[in-house]
Amino acid sequence: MDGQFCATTCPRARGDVDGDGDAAEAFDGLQILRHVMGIPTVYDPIPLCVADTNCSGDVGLIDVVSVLRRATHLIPDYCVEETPETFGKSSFGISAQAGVLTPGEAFEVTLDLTALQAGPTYGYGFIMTFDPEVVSFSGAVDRTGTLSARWGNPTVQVSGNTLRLAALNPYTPLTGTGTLVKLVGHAALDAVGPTDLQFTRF
Ligand SMILES: [Ca+2]
Ligand SMILES: [Ca+2]
Repeated sequence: MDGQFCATTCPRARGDVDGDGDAAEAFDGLQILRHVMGIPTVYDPIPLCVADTNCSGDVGLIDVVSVLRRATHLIPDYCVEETPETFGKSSFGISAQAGVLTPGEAFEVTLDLTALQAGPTYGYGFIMTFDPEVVSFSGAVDRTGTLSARWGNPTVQVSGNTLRLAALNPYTPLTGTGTLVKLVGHAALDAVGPTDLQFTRF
């Protein structure tokens, strides 16, 4: 190795988003979580070589999980083989217990995990879009009796017609399938018709 082929350099060590020399801090992971949620950070743009802590080539919730797991000494380094490459490939089913609502009436959107990925699942996230003239979401969730009942509340960001949700637990992977979480929504006071709920994974 003579070093002559070193074509690219990363401005900071992998995982060290704030560049303070410590690459195993929950704070760094939370900056990646903000990035995934579309929330600006003072460290933007966060380089891929810093944020991609599982060496998958993109940035997702598993990268947040990697930093949190390293910060709590559950893994010794980044890009270890325990990190599932297939993170986020689980299958979801979604049902809205709604039907015809009276103005202002509350309803729940139930997210069911229908198939687990091959590796451990330490988190999940999605983007849901809706018609804000028909329904509203405050970001409130109901975890009672769900698979994530023992996790903390998810991070939810509602802006305009978009709701982003990320749920993480670096200690306890999900086991089994069933209801993940229920989103609490309300019909608009002057609701005018049906709305589609569109889901995108991230
Ligand atoms: Ca740091
Ligand atoms: Ca990654």
